[in-house]
This record gives sequence, structure tokens and C-alpha cells, in this order.
Amino acid sequence: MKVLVIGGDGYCGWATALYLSKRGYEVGILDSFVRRHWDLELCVETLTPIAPIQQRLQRWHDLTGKTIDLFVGDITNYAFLDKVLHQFEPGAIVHFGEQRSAPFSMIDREHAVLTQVNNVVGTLNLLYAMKESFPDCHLVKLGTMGEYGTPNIDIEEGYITIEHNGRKDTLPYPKQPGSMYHLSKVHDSHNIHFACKIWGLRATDLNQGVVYGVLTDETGMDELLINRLDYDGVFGTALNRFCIQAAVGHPLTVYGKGGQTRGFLDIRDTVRCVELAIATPANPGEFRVFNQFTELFSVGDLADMVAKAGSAIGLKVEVQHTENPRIEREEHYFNAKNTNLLDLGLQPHYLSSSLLDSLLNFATKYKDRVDESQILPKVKWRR
Ligand code: NAD
Ligand code: USQ
Repeated sequence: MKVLVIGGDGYCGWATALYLSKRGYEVGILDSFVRRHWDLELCVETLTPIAPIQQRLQRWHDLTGKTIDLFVGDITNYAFLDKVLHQFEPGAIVHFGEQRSAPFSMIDREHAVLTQVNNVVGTLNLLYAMKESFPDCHLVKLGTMGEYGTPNIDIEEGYITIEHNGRKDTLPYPKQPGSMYHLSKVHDSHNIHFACKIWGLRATDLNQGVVYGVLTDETGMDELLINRLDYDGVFGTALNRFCIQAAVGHPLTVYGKGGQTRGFLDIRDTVRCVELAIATPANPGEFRVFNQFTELFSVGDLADMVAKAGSAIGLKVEVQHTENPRIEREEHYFNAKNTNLLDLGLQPHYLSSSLLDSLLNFATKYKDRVDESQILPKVKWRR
């Protein structure tokens, strides 16, 4: 099957494109490289030296004999997107191509607008292009667990059955996102759901938790295939940041009380979940929602785990509760369901001391590339 990976130059997209290519899918990558541009604008760099995509793809071909097609452009440009779809004719589209940082979206009005326009318009263009010419293509869209917020009841997978005044219905689960970025994902979900309902498109929304780790079987094959690993205060995410902070001897930055609980998963499970979704597509007209995480952790507990694993390999690690730049609950109930992907056969890589060891050693290898002035958060939700 032909799979177009939108955002295939990014953290999740690159690992997924190689994984699918290795598994025999005919893969195309569409990317505008806008993420590399945002890094330059913010003066931040991934911990790892990522090669230009053309070199990455050439190396992949040399090592495996497999070719991945490349389409360079922006999906907010409808003419470009439509042309690519006609050229490549995908059976499934995996859509990672969005601005994905909550702090980036909260910098100021311009960044909020940029995030929502990029994400919502890009996805809308995709829905229209599919409706016009590829109505049977399966859209696998990356959503986020953060769409749900932190309600004081269990979180279901996309829908909840409610009894109200003697009547009963199954409705989209209430959304309480915590940033302009997370809001853009909610808007996307509504648009995709509507498109499935009125045009009969088929879509799977993967409400992914926070991804950690860097190596997959494929990206670990060669230095030129190395994946990005962000540690800065804008694009870096909790566990990855903590491991890199430990490697350079920076106190671990737990925001506020540290009781913020989220769903997490290993990047090796991200790629597998996407394949499971592709292999069993949603039905025509169906808007399917999977919660894509394997374990729940509070950020405080994660920091303690990293401190313990760091000490075991001789690092001196301090956990520091810093002022929380975000507006969010720091102690709350959080119990989310995640059975849909397990039912499809996902065998999770649970967080283990050996994974933490390998991530800490990986971070230590590249620690000279860390700019410590980029570690502390600079973007505040309320000034
Ligand atoms: P990333 O920034 O590393 O990659 C995103 C890629 O999309 C980049 O290469 C970027 O250039 C490209 N892109 C962005 N807008 C585009 C556009 N308009 N046209 C073409 N290309 C565009 O992000 P990531 O961490 O790989 O995340 C991928 C997706 O997964 C995002 O939708 C994100 O919301 C979701 N997600 C990520 C995580 C995580 O922990 N990284 C967790 C949950 C969900
Ligand atoms: N946090 C800290 N210290 C840090 C970094 C983060 O305590 O140094 C806390 C945050 O306050 C928050 C939690 O950790 O409570 C998660 O923050 P994060 O930066 O790791 O992740 P988040 O901003 O939620 O965004 C990331 C990805 C995003 C994806 C989301 C999944 O950037 O694309 O959608 O994870 S989820 O969190 O489930 O919505």
C-alpha cells in the first residue's frame, strides 16, 4: 500500500516513514521543513545533528535498497497538496505535519495565529483534497491526549455515553485543552469528524500522549538516519528533556508541584501504533479515535526515575521544582483508557531502567551540543 507521511522530516514522522518503508509499504514523505525554520528562528537545535532530508533518504536507499519519494511544500497551499496527492495516489495518509509545541503557540498572538492557521487550514485542505479525488483513502491523523485536559472523571477513547434527563446518547468526549496548540487539535478533530459524517471519509484520530526516546531499529542504523531530539524550553518534552538535563548536570525542571499526570509512550510504539491503524482502516464515514499512549506518569515521578537512573550510571542529578510557566492543574485525577490499540495487537515497550540508561547514555554522547541557556522555559501562559 502507498502511504503518504505528511511531516515526515519531523521526530515522529521520520521514524514512522522509515518503519513503514522497512515493512514493505511504498512511502512518500511530504514536508515543508518549516520545523527546521522555526528552530533557526528560535536559535535552538536538536541535540542530535540531523542531516538534510535528501541525504537521509539517499542513505536509507543505500542501506536498504528502498526508495522513499519526497514532496517538498506546505499543505496550507491547496494546489501543491492536490498535485502531490494526484502524483502519489496514496491509499493512506499519515498526518504529522503540524506546529506541535504548546509553548510556541503561547509566545504571542502571531504564534497562536500561525499555529492555528497552519494546523487547521492544513488539515482542512487535506479533507477537501480527499473528498474531491480520494474519498476512499484512510486518513490517520495525529491528535493529542491534551485535547481532553484533566477532567475529574475517566477519559474514554473519543466518545462518552451520557444519560441526561432520562435519555441516553454517545457523544464526543468533552474537550478542555490547555494551550492554543492543543486547541488547534480540537478544532482539527471537529473538522475531521464532520467531514467523515457528511462526505463519508474514513479517519482515525490518534490521540497521542507525550513521546519519549530517540532510537528505533531504523533510525539507529546509521548516523545519517539519526532522529531529532529536542531539549529546549519550547520544543523539548518532559522525559526527553529530563534525560538531557541529567546528562549535562542541569537540575531537572519539574514545573510547579509536579503532580501533572500525562500519557506517555516510547517512539518505538508510536511507529507501531500508526501501522496498526493503517492495517485496519476505519470504515467509510467512520471517525475513529484511539488514545495512543502506553503508561501514565506524573512529571514529578518521571524526574525521580531519571534521577535514580542517572545516579546509577554515575551522574549527579538534582530535581528542582521551578515556577510553572503554564496555567494547568498540578495535582489532579487522571485515568485515561487506552485499550483500542492494545486490542489491535500493540505490544508496548514500557518505560524501563534500560531505556532510561540508553537515553541517558545517548544524551551524554551528544551533550557538547547542548546550549544550556535554552533549557529553562521562557514562554509564560500569563504575563
Ligand atoms: P515535529 O515538529 O518534529 O514534526 C512535524 C513536521 O511537520 C516537521 O518536519 C514540519 O516541518 C512539518 N510541518 C509542519 N507544518 C507543515 C505544513 N503546513 N506543511 C508541511 N509540513 C509541515 O513534530 P513531532 O513531534 O514529530 O509531532 C508530529 C505530530 O504528532 C504533531 O501533529 C503532534 O501534534 C503530534 N504529537 C506529538 C507528540 C510528541 O511528543 N512529539 C505527542 C503527541 C502528538
Ligand atoms: N513539564 C515539566 N517540566 C518540563 C517540561 C514539561 O514539568 O521541563 C510538564 C508540563 O508543565 C506539562 C507536562 O510536563 O504538565 C507535559 O509537557 P510537555 O512539554 O512534555 O508536553 P506538552 O506541552 O503537553 O506537549 C507534548 C508535545 C505535543 C503533544 C503533547 C501530548 O509537544 O505535540 O500533543 O505532548 S499531551 O501532553 O498528551 O497532550
